[in-house]
Amino acid sequence: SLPVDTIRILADRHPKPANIRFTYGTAGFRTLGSTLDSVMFRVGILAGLRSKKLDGKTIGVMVTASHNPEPDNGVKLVDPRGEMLEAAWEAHATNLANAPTTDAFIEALENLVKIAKIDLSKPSRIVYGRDTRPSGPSLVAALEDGFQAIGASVRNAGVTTTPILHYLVRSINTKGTKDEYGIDSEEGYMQKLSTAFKKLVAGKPASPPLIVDCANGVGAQAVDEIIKYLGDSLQLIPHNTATTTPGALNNACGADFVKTTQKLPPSLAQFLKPGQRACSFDGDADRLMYFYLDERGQFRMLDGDKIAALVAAFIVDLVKAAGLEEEIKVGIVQTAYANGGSTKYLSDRLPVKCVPTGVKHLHHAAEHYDVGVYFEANGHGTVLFSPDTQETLAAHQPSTPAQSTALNHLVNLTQLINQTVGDALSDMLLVEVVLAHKSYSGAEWDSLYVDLPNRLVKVVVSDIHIFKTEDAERRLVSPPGLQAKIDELVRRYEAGRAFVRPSGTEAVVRVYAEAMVRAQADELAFRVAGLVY
Ligand code: 16G
Ligand code: ZN
Repeated sequence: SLPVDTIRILADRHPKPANIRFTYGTAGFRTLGSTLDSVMFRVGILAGLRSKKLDGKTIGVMVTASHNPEPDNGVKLVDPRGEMLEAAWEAHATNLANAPTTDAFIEALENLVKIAKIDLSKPSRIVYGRDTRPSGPSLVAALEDGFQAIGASVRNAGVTTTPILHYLVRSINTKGTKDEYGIDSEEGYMQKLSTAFKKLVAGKPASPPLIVDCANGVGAQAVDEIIKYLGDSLQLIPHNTATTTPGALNNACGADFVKTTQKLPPSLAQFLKPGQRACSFDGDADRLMYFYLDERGQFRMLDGDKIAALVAAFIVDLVKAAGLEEEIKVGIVQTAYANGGSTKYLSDRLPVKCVPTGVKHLHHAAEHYDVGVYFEANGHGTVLFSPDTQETLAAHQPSTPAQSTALNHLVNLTQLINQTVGDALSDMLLVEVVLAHKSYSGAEWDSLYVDLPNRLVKVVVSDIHIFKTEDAERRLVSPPGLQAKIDELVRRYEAGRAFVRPSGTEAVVRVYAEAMVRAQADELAFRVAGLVY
C-alpha cells in the first residue's frame, strides 16, 4: 500500500495555496513559479506512480516554462519512449494538484492507485532536469520531496534542455535492447548528433558561420557543448548567453520573440550582416526560428513552416535517389497556424494533415506516416521515421553508388534528428545539413514559397471556456453564431483566412488572420478580435 505516513509528513511541508486552480495543459503545469511548490511535490509522487504503472520504466520530469517570462515556471512528465505524458494521465495530474488539503491529496492518491490499477510493489524510476530559471532549484527541491515520499530511484540530469531530457528518457529505457536510442548521457547525445552531422556534411564546402540566439537560456549551455564536438564542420557564434542575468531569459530575444514580433532581436542588430543567416532558440531549446537580412537590410523570418518545407523536400529527394520511392512515403503534419503559403506549397507535393495545436497532436499524427515531418509555425517540430521505415533503410541493398550515398544520408538523418520531441539544436543541425547540400543561402531557402502576411492577436475575455472549436481548431462551434460572423468577414478579404481558439497555456483567446497584403491581414485580425471581445 501507499507509504501514507511518509507522504503525510512531507505533504504538510508543501501545502496547496488556497484559491488557485491548477491545470495540466498542453505544456504541463505552467504558471507563476512562486505558486508551484505543492504542484511540484505532487508531480514527484505522480511520476513515481506512473513509473510503477509502467512496470518500473523510467519516467522523465522536466521543470521549465519554456519561452514564457522568467518568473513563470512549470513541470511536465515524459513517458518512457520520450513522448508527452499519455492524455488520460493529464486529468490525474490536474486532479492531484487541486486536492485542497493533505488528507484530500492522500485520498486522491489512493483513488488513483485503485482506478489506474497500479501495482505498488513495482519499482519506480525517474530522471529529472530543469532549465535556468531562478525559481528552479527550490521547485526541484519540492519535486525531490515527492520522489522521496513515494520511494522512487532517481537520477538528476541537472540543468539541461527539454529535448536532452526526452533523449535521456528514451535512451535509458531502450538501453541494451535492439532499439537502443543512444548512450544515456549528455555526452552520448552530443556525440550522436555531431557524428551524424559530420558524416552528412562530409565533402561539402564549409557553410558561413551561423549566429545562434540562445534566448539567455539553457540552450546556451548546449550550444557551448556541441561546439566542442563539431570541430570545423560548422562554426557557431552564440549570442544571448547570459543565463545568470536576472530578467534576461526570453527578454527581447529567443524564438518566441522572433515569431510573435516578426522582428530581429535588438541585441543582434550590430552583429547580423545582410545575407548572413542566424537562428533563435527558446528558453528550453525545443523551438527554433531562422532569419536573415536581405540585401536591403530587411528582416526576413524563416519559421517552422519554412523549416518543414526545406526538410521535407530534402528527405523526399533522398528517398527517391535511394530507390525507395515505393516503400517510403513522406507526409507532413501542420496546425491551423501554418501559413497558407506553406500549406499550398506542401500539399501540391505531399500529403498534409492539419491537427489541433500542441506537440502531442502533431507527434501522434506524424507517427501514421512512414516518414512524418511535423513543425508548428512557432518552430517546434521534428521528423519521425517509423520502425518499419528504419528497418527498410537498414535492409535495403542499393544498386548504384548514388543509391548507396542517398541511403547512407537517410540513415544518418535518423541519427541526427531527435525523434522524441522538437529539439532546437538537432533541428538547427538538420537545417544546416540541407543548406549545405543544396548550397542554399537564406534567400534561396526563403524563396521556396511566399508567406502570406499574417497577424496573431490575443484577446482577454471574461470566460475562455465558452470558446469551443472543431476541424483542428479552424472553426468555432461555441459561442453560437460567432463562426458565421467570422466567415462573413473573411469573405471580404483576398486570400483571407482567420480562426479563433482558446489558448491552452494562458487565460486568453487567440485570433489568427492572414490575407494577400499586410494591411488587410492586420485589419482582418483586429475585426475578428472585435467580434470576440
Ligand atoms: C505549448 C505547446 C506548443 C504550442 C503552444 C500553444 C507542447 C510541448 N508545447 O507551448 O506546442 O504551440 O503550447 O500555446 O505541446 P497556446 O495554446 O497558448 O496557443
Ligand atoms: Zn520550449
